[in-house]
Amino acid sequence: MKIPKSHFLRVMVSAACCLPTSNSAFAHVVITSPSAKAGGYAKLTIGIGHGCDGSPTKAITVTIPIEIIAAKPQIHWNWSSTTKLEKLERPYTSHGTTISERVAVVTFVAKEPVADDRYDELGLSVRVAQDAKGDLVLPVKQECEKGTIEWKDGKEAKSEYPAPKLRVQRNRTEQGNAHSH
Ligand SMILES: [Cu+2]
Repeated sequence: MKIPKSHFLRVMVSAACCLPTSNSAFAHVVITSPSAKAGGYAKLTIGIGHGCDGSPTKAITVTIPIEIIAAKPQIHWNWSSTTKLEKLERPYTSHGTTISERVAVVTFVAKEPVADDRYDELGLSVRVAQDAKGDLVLPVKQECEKGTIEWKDGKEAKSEYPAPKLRVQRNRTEQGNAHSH
């Protein structure tokens, strides 16, 4: 038995603690980070639990919902990232600068495709709008060497591939002084 016991236990504990609704949560493409506060910043982690029917993953495209007013992909040694910007309906000020665009789409491309029997995580630093609430839906397109999976919700979506979601909690301090920069 060469598997370190403590690591195995930690995985079991976090699964039991935070994702009680689905025992297949780690076998999907999901957001594994905790919820975010409205009006706050959060680090969002996208876990890639498997490839496309056994085929290695070569690209992940995340559509960022409008309630996320800023997003920065985290640097990862095995992935390069590109972003697509869009105009904000309501520009805001950050560090004295007017922000009028937001990242609407992030594409991560793997330098070495991720095998189906390996797990990986991609990070995003995000800022959530003050009036955001409920579950934010982040549809993901997973492209593999063979095949593609669309992780999305809606009528024509396949229920076995639900879109990753980020739960937003109300900011208790409300409008403002909590994190006004
Ligand atoms: Cu799955």
